[in-house]
Amino acid sequence: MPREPPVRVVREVTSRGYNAEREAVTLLATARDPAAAVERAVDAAPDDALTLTTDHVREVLDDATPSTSATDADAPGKDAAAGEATASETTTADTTTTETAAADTTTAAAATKSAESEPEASTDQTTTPTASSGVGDDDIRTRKRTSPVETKGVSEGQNEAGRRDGRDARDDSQRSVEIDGDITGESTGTGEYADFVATFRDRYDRLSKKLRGRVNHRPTDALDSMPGGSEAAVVGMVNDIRSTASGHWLVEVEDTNGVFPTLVMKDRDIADHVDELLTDEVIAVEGTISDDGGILFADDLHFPDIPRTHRPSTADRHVQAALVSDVHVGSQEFAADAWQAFADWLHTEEADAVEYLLIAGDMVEGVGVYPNQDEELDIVDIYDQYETFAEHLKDVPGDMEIVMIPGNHDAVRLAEPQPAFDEELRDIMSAHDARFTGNPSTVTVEGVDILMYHGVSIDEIIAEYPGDDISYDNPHRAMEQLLKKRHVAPQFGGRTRVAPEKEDYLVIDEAPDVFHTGHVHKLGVGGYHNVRLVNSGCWQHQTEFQKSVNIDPDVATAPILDLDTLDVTVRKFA
Ligand code: D5M
Ligand code: FE
Ligand code: ZN
Repeated sequence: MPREPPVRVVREVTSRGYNAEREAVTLLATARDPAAAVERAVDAAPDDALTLTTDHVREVLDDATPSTSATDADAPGKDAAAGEATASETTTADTTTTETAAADTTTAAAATKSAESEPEASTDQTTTPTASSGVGDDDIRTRKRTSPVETKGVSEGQNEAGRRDGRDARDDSQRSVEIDGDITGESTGTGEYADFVATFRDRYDRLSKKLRGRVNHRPTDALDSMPGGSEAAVVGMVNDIRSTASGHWLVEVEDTNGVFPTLVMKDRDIADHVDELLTDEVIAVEGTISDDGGILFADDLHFPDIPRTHRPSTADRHVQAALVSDVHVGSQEFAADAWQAFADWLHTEEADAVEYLLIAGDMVEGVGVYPNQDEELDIVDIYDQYETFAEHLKDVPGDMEIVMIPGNHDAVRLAEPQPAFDEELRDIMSAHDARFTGNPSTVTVEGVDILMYHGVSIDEIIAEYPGDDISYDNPHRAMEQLLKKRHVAPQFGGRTRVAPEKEDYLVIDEAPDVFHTGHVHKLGVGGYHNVRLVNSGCWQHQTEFQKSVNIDPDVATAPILDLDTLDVTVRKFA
């Protein structure tokens, strides 16, 4: 059974730089060769057009489109994933506030919190996901490493950048940073329709594996022939979500064999989960086939999720990492004084253990990122912005290990996965011998897997989620949703631009120990199934746009992660 007209794929293709009128999308999706039609429409539309209109599409549809349509093939494999047992967990958390002369500090220490309780909404409070039963390395470390351990020692005099004065010389031999899941140099996508098919297939294959061991699933075409009243389950990508006239939810799921409708009754508990659903995420639905066989009445919904049994790895010694993002150098609103205070603090004895600096994107303000952005630029040339950023980076101690991923303001392709900064930009930012990797990447620091992702999809999660449970005041709650869906940008065709690749680099294959994002300029610290969640604030004061939409940024906050406990201390420099 062929796939439905790939409306969402078409939407995504058009979203490479354009919004699209609804009718334009419909026209494209029903074209004889949607892939070619999309390519031509995007090519033909004027560069300065913001929206792909019906007229743009008609223009290209009137011409003959060469047929290069891709086909979709085989059924999902039969390999079942290991069942993910549930277990009770105890997490510890507390909040104490310490004021110091140099900076305000909020420290997480010990207390008890039930695993199911909501992480604190207040950005001044942090929770500790470390299991109180002890974190045994051997029983939880199952991950295969693809890259060899790199250990980098930095000796005195090796680096021209600033050095620490308030501290003794240190033995750097215990340091290690490994990088996994980096798109840099691996990009194969040409933007063709077939590449999107490959991306979706890979997403489906990998995420469905995580679900298939948990339900007795049937391929969609087998469900078609099951007798009414049978119990059945299906694992698929959410194709469509709509409410019926009577207020129930029709959730259409798609696997490699076809599409099947499931119905979630409004009065069931699981109806709450429908609010969390996004199109294109992979879920399992368990239920009962209707009498006429055409629909699955849902009894249960499952997400790939992080197993509750997940136990994070921790470092073998007391060492810390500063998790920051959104520096926005080049903006008139860049908080230069606060950054300087942060850099100065890193030189003090108090920051002795802070050996790593992770920056989750938006080093600079960029050029032409948002409408009217130029009116708020302090530095108009993008390379000058990176030069100035590099100067500010030199103010942090030269013996720190620095890892950077790009964000949506940076000078790399906008579509995710974003490759690391190119050679020219690396040269500019070379002072600390920093590591540059793609967005997203898993950065393993002394055994702690830190998933770094800039965070554009957080806007989308917040926008799509009804109610105030998930908002800009608690970005870590949005991060929970990404972990639950095991994908950093589940929905195609929205705000998050996604590039097609042979593999879906945005799938969260292995449960991380720490999830580090930025982008929304709000501080958020939480814990989810023992994964530490950190959304850094920013180093940019409120912009005119942010004022107009009431975004009140958390400026000059530096969450400091203890790599041996995964506790977080938030330092404020403004
Ligand atoms: O975005 C910082 C935050 O502000 C993020 O939540 C998006 C939002 N933002 C900022 N400017 C705009 C405009 N012009 N349109 C829509 N959303 C916006 P960052 O990308 O890090 O500056
Ligand atoms: Fe930003
Ligand atoms: Zn951003």
